[in-house]
Amino acid sequence: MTAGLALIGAALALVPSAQAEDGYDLWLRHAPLEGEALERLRIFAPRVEVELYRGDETPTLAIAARELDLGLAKLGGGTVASASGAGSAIALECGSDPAGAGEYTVRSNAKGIAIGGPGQLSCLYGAYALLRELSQGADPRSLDIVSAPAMPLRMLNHWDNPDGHVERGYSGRSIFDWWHLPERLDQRMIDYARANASIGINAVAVNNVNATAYVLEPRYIEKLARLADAWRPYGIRVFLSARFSAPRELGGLETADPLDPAVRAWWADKADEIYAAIPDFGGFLVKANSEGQPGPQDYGRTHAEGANMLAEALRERGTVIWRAFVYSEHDETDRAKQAYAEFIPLDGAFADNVIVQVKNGPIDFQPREPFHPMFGAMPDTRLMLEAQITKEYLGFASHLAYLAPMWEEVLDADTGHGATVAQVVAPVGMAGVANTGSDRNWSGSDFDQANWYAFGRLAWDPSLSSEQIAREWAAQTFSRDPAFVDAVVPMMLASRQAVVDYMTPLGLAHLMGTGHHYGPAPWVCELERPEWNPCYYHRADADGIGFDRTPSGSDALSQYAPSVAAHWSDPEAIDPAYLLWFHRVGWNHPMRSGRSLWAELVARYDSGVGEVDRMAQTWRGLAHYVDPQRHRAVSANLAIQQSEARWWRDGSLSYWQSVNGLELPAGTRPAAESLDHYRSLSFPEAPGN
Ligand code: GCV
Repeated sequence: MTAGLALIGAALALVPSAQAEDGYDLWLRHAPLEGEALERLRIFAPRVEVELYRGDETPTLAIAARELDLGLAKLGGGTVASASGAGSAIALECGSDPAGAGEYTVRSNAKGIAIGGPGQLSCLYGAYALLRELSQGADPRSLDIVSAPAMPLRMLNHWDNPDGHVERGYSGRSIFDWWHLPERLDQRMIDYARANASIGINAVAVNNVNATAYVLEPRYIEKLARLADAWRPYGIRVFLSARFSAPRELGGLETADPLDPAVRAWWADKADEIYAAIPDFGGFLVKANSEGQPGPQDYGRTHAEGANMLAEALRERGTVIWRAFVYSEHDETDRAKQAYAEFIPLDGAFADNVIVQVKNGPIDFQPREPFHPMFGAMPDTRLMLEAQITKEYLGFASHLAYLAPMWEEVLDADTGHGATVAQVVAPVGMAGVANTGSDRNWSGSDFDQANWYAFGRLAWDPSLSSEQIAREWAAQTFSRDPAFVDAVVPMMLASRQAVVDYMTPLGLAHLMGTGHHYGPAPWVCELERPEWNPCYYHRADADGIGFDRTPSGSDALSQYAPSVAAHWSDPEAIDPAYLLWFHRVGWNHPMRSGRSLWAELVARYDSGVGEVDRMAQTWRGLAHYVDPQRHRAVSANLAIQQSEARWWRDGSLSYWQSVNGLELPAGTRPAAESLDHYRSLSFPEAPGN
């Protein structure tokens, strides 16, 4: 059924005046086309009289039409009005099926282009897809796109506190202005929804998983309702991170025991109250019994009992997203094993409207981790993937690290249980810890926008390659000139490995500074909780380095399917990228490269530093393609990254030498400063802590 039809053309009056290139427009710049591409666009004659929605005009269709109007006007650079008047147009031909997941077609035909699909969101997503194609210079006369989301839930998790501080945020303060809501809705909230919708993101948890109870108070529900109303036409549902102990803190109950009838009643009433204000409220995201957060185990109950109690309160109206990121200082076993040990026995015990959200790796968003062993190992539980877009462990916003290759690595991983990670989570979804903030460019750096973009694109279609995503992002964000794209994309693709190499090469992990996680600190060994110490993870001494996770050590390997464990069990045969994650080896361990482990480690650090130097050089050569303001901003960050890559290399190598007593291989640059110097550095003001 076609609920509405809109015919629109590029309207001259909508051509915006030239905007400062400060990054605010993200990938939605729609920079004017030139030459042949512009000529081709002129087939869309200026049908200024917009034939609006015969029948049911909906806010979503109106947004799709407006986006097309504005986007075409910008792409036309104000010149489209000179077209012949032949009247080619874009038709929005979408149905009103509420079950439509946003699947769309974008097809050229004799009259112009038709965007279609079963539901209203099809037209919105189709409109953004069309603009994405045109922005890259595609020929509007030969489009034939058919697309559907691979995953139902494509979600951002904000670690934003209501007071404006963003945990692990490196781009300013929170974008959510709780203080002025509900009366004042910042334009940023609309621009944020546009950006998300343009890449298919359809759910947002607005507050930190280390949650305050008071976001469940009526005054906050009112604020959230205003956001939900604003985002609904963009296809975005709101979720709240809920504090498990809220019945005590807000409700005055003596317990938050999930089996206590008064507690259950409190949550049921709370859910009803929220649904009265927000009929399509998504549900609760919960961090429980993890890093000091309250949870069902405080009352001797399991994660499943806790989650199911909330699920019962939400009923079929919503979903509980229960995080599997748990570990305890009272648990002597390898931290990498603890989530699996706690959750696997609960497979099949979670209610139908519970999702268990699992981080990509078993520790915590490190530059490289093997995939989490829970993927594929809980066939009777709905699992979703949690990735981190904000770069807590990858150099914050000043280091250029394009994360799509990391997510592609985990999504493509074969779990050994008959499915890849992407196949395991596809029926459910993916969540990304957001990197947005009040900085004008949203993400703290221009290139960190690529990670927000890539997350959405991969959640929509995990089969997209990192390269394809980088190409489309770079063309839309900076310049569609092939010479630019061909230079910048390889630099992006190499950037994550560069960070791995200069921070945590060969499977090392969690060597960052205490608390803020900024800079190298492999020497830290004295913190109260063992697993907060970098030395817990690297285990370096005079004999060797690495965490033995084979049967002779923690045996974390046994949590993986045998076919997967077999790839990693032999230190001679393992992919060197995971060597020190799974094995403890001597400094002279022979590597496939022919070098000793020590020489290989040094070579990896140098390779990371060298790659960053190449990135800076590449970027210098691209000044011609990028506006001066953003070119300068990226250059400044690359200069920071060059110096911090050296700091990581020099600080780490100095420490390893203090442990192993080895000389650097001949011809290697010595560290710039003494180990004491590196150890003495402190950064109490580091952001995001
Ligand atoms: C929100 C890591 C981070 C914490 C974060 C936690 C989590 O430990 O350092 O800031 O807390 O992960 O994912 O819950």
